[in-house]
Amino acid sequence: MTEKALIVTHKIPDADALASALAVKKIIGKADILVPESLNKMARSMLDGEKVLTEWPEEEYKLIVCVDFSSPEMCPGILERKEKKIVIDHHPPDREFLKELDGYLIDPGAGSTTELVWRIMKELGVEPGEKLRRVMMAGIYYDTVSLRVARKESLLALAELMPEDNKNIAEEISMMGVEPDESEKIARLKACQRARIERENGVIIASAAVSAFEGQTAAALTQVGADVSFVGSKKNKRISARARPWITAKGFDLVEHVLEPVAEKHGCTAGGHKGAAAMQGVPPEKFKEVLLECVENAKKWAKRL
Ligand SMILES: [Mn+2]
Repeated sequence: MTEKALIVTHKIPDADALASALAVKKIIGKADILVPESLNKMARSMLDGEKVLTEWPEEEYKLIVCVDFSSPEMCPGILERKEKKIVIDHHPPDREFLKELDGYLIDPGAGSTTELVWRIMKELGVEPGEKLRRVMMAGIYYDTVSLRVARKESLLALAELMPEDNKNIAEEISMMGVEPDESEKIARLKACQRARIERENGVIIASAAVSAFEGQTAAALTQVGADVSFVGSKKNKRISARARPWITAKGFDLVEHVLEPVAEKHGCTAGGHKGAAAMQGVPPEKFKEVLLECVENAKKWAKRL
C-alpha cells in the first residue's frame, strides 16, 4: 500500500472539479490525482503539465478524496475501491453513497467545491501560491456561470483568492487560457441549429440531441434565448438541463419538477441544482421518449405559472 492519497474528480471534469483536485493536492502533499476516463483541452490547460492518472491504479492508496461529486454514477469504478473515502462537494448527495464514506464536507448551498476547499486551506493556513490562486478563481468563476449565479460567499472567496496584480476578473480568468475545444463549439452551434422550440405560457423550452457536450450545449441554448433547455446524448446516456434564473426565482426546480419524476419512472438517476441539472443512465432505446417527457414536465410546470 502506498502512503499517498488519491484525489478523484468526476468524469468529464469541469473547472471546479480540477481546481478542487489541485487545491486538495496542495493541502495533502503526498497525493496523486485521478481524472476518470479522459482529459479535454480545458482540463489540460488548467492542469498545466501536472501529471494525472486517467485510469484507476492497481495499487491501494491510503485514502481516496472525491471532489465535486457525491453520487457514484459521476465516477465509474469508485464503488469497487476498498480504500477509505471522503468527499468534498456542493451537490445534493446520494444517500446510499454517504453510507460508504468515512467522512465528508458537503454543502449544497455552496456555489462551488473550490470555495469549500479554500475554506479548508484558510483554516489550515495553506498558501496556494499565485498559479493555484488563479486556477481556483477559474473553478469558482465557471461553476457560478461567470459569476451570474454567484452568492456572497462565492464572491468573497474569489476576492480573497485574487492576486494583487491589478487585473480584472475577466483578465485573470483569460490568463488560464481556457478556451473550449472546436468540437465543443461545433456541438453548441449544432444544438442551436437543431433545437426543437416550444412555448408554453410565456416559457420557451428548447430541446436537442447531440453526440457530446450535452451540459455545455444546454447552457448555450439558455444563453441564446431558451428559458428552459434539455440536451441529451444517447451515447453518453445523459440528458442535461438548464433553466434561466427568472424561472428558478419563481420556484421552478429542474431536479424536483422535471428530472426526478422522469428518472424514477425509467430507472435512471437525476441530480444537480434547480437551474442546472442532469439525468444519468438514460436507456438508449428510450432516449427520445425520456427527452420528450422532460419537455412535457417542464410544460406542465409552465402552465401553472
Ligand atoms: Mn462544482
